[in-house]
Amino acid sequence: MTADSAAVLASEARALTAEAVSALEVASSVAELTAARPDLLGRGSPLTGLRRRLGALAPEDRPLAGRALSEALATVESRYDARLEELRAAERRRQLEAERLDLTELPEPPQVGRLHVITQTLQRLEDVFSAMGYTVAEGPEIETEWHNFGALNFPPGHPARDMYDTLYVDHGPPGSTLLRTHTSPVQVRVMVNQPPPLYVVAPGRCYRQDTADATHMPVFHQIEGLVVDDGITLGDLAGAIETFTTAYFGPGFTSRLRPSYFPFTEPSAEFDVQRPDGTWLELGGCGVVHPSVLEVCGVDPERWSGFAFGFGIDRLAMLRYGIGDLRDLWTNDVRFLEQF
Ligand code: FA5
Repeated sequence: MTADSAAVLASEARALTAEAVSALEVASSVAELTAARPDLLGRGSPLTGLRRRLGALAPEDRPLAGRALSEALATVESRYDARLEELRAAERRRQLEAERLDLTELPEPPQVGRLHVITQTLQRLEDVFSAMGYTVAEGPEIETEWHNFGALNFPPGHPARDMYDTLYVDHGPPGSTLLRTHTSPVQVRVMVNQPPPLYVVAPGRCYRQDTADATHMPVFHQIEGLVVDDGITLGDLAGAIETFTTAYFGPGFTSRLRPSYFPFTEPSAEFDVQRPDGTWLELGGCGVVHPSVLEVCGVDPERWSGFAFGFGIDRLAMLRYGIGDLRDLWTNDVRFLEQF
């Protein structure tokens, strides 16, 4: 039998190296490559198996064949390491790509709410009147009959009480407690508590058993105004209303006063504003504070005089923003409300 020669072993080692190298190149992932390592370089691999045949060579051939085998193993080993590094780098790149954050496409900003158009109107009214020198007062929505009617010159059974379809509260003697029908009771509270001169506005919610329609709601808002000072006349009232109309509505709107009746003012007037389309809307009542109201509230009518007004805030908002129907303000439809 022919013994192996160094040349045969070396040529087999070259062939096995070439096979191992192409197997490494085919591996397409780190896992696949490392799984192939025992077959390529392990103790049982064909290349390592050649070592066992070295002993059968003629002693003078062994060093040459041994070197050829070592070089073959070193080649496969270094190609293995290079391929491993290559595959690791590719996997890192893929991972980075997958985790990349695209900062040029930020998500939609979250929807933020806004103040209701009535709240905006209320704040704007407070701004306009603050600029005219008024301070802001508040009163309770659940009122006594005396503050809402009695002190304002509506004695019990007075026909003017029928102007307001009042909601009574089941508290105390029947008819003694109610949901305020207007903001005028705040006039009483201010005069009882503070000495003149007074320049005050009082915005707030009012309640009447009115049927809801385009210009009426059972719950609505008014802003009351009260001025008590030396020698105040109807002329001062007209001037204040004119200043307010211009400051609040701007150009394109005009106003008028019509004679009217309220038990707590004399003379009394109704305040209307004309829209740019020419139609008129009643905004509120006003007048010179009745001397008996001053007296009941502890203000000397010989020494002081005053005027008062009460406007519907919901109707002010209708006019200013061109809202056709008050009921839309209560529907909570975001598409409607976000216009303002
Ligand atoms: C009063 O309430 C008097 N207190 C106003 C006043 C104050 C007169 C000071 C003199 C001196 P009247 O009932 O007219 O008046 O109501 C005033 C305004 O409130 C109305 O012009 C309207 O703009 C608004 N208003 C009244 N009822 C409703 C309702 N149901 N829905 C919406 N707005 C209303």
